Amino acid sequence: MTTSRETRDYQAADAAHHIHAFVDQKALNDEGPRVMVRGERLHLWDNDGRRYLDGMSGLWCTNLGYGRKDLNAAASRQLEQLPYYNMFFHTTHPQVIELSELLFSLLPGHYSHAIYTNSGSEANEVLIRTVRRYWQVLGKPEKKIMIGRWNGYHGSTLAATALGGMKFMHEMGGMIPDIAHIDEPYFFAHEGNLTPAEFGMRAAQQLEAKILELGADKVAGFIAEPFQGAGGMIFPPESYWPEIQRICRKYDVLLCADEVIGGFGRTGEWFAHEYFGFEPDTLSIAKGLTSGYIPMGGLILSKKMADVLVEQGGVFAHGLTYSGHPVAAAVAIANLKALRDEGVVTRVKDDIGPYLQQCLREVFGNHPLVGDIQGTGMVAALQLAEDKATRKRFANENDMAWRCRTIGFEEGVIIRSTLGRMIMAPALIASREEIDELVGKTLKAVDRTAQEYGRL
Ligand code: PXG
Repeated sequence: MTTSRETRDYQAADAAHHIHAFVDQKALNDEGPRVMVRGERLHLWDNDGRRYLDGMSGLWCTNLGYGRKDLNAAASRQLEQLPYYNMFFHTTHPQVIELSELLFSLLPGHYSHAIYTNSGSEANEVLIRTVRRYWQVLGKPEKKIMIGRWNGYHGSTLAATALGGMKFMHEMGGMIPDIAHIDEPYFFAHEGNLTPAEFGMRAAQQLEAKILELGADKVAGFIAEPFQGAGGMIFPPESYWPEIQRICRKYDVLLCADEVIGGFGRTGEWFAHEYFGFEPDTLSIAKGLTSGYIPMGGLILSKKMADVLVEQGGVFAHGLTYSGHPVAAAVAIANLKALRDEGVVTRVKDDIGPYLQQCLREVFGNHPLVGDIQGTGMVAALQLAEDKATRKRFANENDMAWRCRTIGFEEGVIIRSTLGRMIMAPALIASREEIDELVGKTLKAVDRTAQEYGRL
């Protein structure tokens, strides 16, 4: 499908009026962005009729793929019936109630309440205030420091940026007080001789050291992605999460999992913390909650926390105009029902997830440009490396990975690059043929990159 307007015409109007995300806008204006006009399952078409296999579910969010008529119908029905009402005037509506019932039927039993937002960044903004409020209500207002991780990503608003560990983001717009960071558990970057298990323990124990340095009576919570997404799809060693959980429990620090990317089936479990086997006190959610069809996020609270806030907390002065928006809630309900009733999450665990992982290991296991393959279910990363055995990374790995991603677009596949890692997170409904296309086109991109850099 193409539209009636020329791509050049769209690009000129876009350049005139629009600041894009995470990009040198002047350079983008010169180059001209691709204009995407249609999606179906895992495929996208641009305004010139070029087709792309989307290996990233948009931005880790279109878990059900593009073109779902049931999600569309749920939105239109709700737009006709009640397009908006709020949660401020002692009111509610059936869609937000039914969404909560459904959500908590899918979550482990120790979670009980949700605060809805429009995005993952907002979920993490709300997290900071909720966690601090929880300790205030318990008579410990000095417990307010949040610990995050370097290279973690929790969103792009001020406090979410501060929680995250992207230093170049901190430098743009500043930090907020009472935030600290520890290192990420990135084993491939470890230059010593520790085993993965030892490294995982060592990385987790940085949390204990940081809590002791700051004082346990000052630390409110620790936030982390179960596996790091935007920071390079980094999986921690198995020893990491149990040790983090032990430390949080020991010092009475809330354990906050950012499930914005890991949630809603990506790993083959409903939530990534279930895959890694730990029990957070809060979950930040967004993206896959609506498969990206409409903005919605939220903060899930354990019953322990909700009991304190509800029974003893009095007024919590927090709320967004669009919290629990009825159209977003209606889409979320349709999305969650489809993920559940069509067996999508189960299939990620038992069939299509293992298929993707096996294909990647067969195709890239001995590739001269690839040093490591990480992932499970429908998320994976290829670590580019000069020497696999010694984990030697290329000095120019960022440029190589970016080039590989650009070649990917030319080959008709969308994969992402970060820190010398090629990342993929395709829609959970992918067929075997679509996975074959993803892996095949990714191989072409990696091969061409290897040739350009003299490695093949
Ligand atoms: N937490 C995590 C773990 C995320 O990945 C957010 C919070 C923020 O969500 P919103 O809805 O406010 O964007 C995210 C967002 C990338 C990329 O390139 C990842 C995200 C956003 C944009 C780009 O990997 N994740």
